[in-house]
Amino acid sequence: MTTGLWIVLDHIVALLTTATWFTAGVTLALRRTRLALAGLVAAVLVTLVRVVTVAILAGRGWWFVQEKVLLGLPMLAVAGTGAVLVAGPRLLPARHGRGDGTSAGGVVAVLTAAYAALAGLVVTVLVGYPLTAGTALITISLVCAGALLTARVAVPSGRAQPGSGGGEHSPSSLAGSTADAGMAQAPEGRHGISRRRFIGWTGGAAMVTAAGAGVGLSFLPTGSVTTGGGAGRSSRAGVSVADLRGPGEPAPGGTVRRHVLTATKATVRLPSRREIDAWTYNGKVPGPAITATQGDLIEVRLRNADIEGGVTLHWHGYDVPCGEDGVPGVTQMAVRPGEEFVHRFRADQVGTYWYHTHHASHIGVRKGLYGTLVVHPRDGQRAQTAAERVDLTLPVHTFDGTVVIGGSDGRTERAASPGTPVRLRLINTDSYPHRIVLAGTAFRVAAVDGRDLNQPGEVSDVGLRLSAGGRYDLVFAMPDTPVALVVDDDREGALRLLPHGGANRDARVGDTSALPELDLLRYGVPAAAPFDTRKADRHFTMVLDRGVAMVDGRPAYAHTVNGRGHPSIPDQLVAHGDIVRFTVVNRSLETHPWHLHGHSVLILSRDGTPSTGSPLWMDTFDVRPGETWEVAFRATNPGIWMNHCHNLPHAHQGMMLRLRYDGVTTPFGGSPGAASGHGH
Ligand SMILES: [Cu+2]
Repeated sequence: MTTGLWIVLDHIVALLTTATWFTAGVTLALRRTRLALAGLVAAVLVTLVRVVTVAILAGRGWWFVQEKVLLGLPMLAVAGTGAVLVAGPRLLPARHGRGDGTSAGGVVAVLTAAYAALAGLVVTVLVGYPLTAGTALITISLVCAGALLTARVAVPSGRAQPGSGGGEHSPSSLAGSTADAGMAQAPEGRHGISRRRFIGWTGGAAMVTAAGAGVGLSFLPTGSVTTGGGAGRSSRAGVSVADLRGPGEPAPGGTVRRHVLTATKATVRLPSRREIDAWTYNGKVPGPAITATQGDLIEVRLRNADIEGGVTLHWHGYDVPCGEDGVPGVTQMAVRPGEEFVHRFRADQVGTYWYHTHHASHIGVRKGLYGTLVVHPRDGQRAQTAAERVDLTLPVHTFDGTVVIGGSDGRTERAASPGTPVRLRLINTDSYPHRIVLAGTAFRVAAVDGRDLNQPGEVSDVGLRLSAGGRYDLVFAMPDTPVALVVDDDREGALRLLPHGGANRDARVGDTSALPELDLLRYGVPAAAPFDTRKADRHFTMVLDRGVAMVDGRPAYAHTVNGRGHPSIPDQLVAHGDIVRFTVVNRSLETHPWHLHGHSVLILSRDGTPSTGSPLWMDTFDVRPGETWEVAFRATNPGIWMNHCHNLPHAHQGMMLRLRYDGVTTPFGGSPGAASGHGH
């Protein structure tokens, strides 16, 4: 069973634990002794099951259980044991009709266990990883406060409960279950009342103090930088990202590819003929396709006509100099209406990439501010003319719930002569993964995220999972029968390649939903890595979760990294030349496509299982619920780089931080949120 499923199961068991303890407490209060006894037994059993689920999760990684092991379970163990010891001895004889089985003390003790179970669950859901002393203090205080308040309600003003009768329902037994076991022997009457009041007041005061201390601890400032085990900031003179710009000339033999991209609102007609209000580059969605040959200089003049909040151009997966990276507030200011920004960079990397706005990108990209970037190799591999091959760049984008493959031009059928080499360049421009099936032919995954794989084998009848922001280049020779590119198992909406003069144009595509998923960590042939992957000069762990955290200065139910939201997540400091390792752990129930700007990372392992296929270099890798990924890269592109979830709403809700090279500074505010509202 996957760790993700164990996380879900553990949540369910935690919920059941809470429910059974509350059931036991409430039935006890209602004097339904048989039910209460059954409830108590069930609560204990479910709690033991919880111990098992937590133990199994602990085996998957400390990150998954830290708050449960350090706080949730110990709290529940103490309260639950107390509840059994206080309520059990009266409930057992009541089963045979001896006594009514209930005591105020028992009710308070069992309900306190219920509060402890609930508190543990709430800490997991609202706080997650890592547990802090502040959170622990606040939580324990709240559970104790709940116990005290329950005691007040259960036995008002120190009198025995009406109708309870007998010494076993005296205030003393109640007190015995709360703060001070010695109270069980407290004499009744005025002295007992005042002493209990005294304990109530002092207990209350202690709790308020502890809770206050907890809140105070939560607001302690934390470091703004983590070093991953490497050296801290040096005092050497800084270079500004504003000076980390691309060259002005192409490589020898290259040309300059000039484009003007004007960001503007436009009405765009989808293939379904539906019209949508889009945000576009040059009135089209996707924006102009930018292509180049290796060594060319790409020069793009971005203008903003009427996107009020501002726009930028970020070159996704392309390791441009940092000043060209298009992150508002970090590498430049957002481009406001009437303004412009000129990007220049050398097309040194071959492959399939894309560009998009990085300003309020969770809105802008969804509405259409994106386009494709394809760089062809300069060498002789392009001997075939365009007429002799089919090379399709196919961004997959969802507009108002409709998935569009390859842009809005509406062509869902293309022709190809049998035998023609075909390359399909798939780009996921959405915030969620897509499932890709190529039906009707065997094929190879030639490249992932623009980087060629080593000896990719031929596959067929497999599903490919394409992460948000990710790219696959699929290659095959056109057969003499139709080929269908099916996205998310929607056979109706498939893109079809039809053989010139071929028969059976309408060949049916079978059900694709049951096809197994190709595991890229076991695809292709291994090759040497360009650096020693066993070594790391710096190692950063990012635990992804949900929780209450500050995001852009406001409290939110955020998507967090190590319990914090942007921009309060410490910067990761690296030095030029470092081998850097990331451990990315997903504790949450959602997939997080992790994306580092300015570098591609080499995938080392997933859930502790090393990658055994081709070296797999990615700029965006899907970390699914419960997964742990180890990746590494060499820090050779100085700058301040965003390191974030490419589910763009997640990034907007906090899941974003910076990787900062020692000595690099920014004059633009230092945070995408700081420059101009929500900058990401
Ligand atoms: Cu995410």
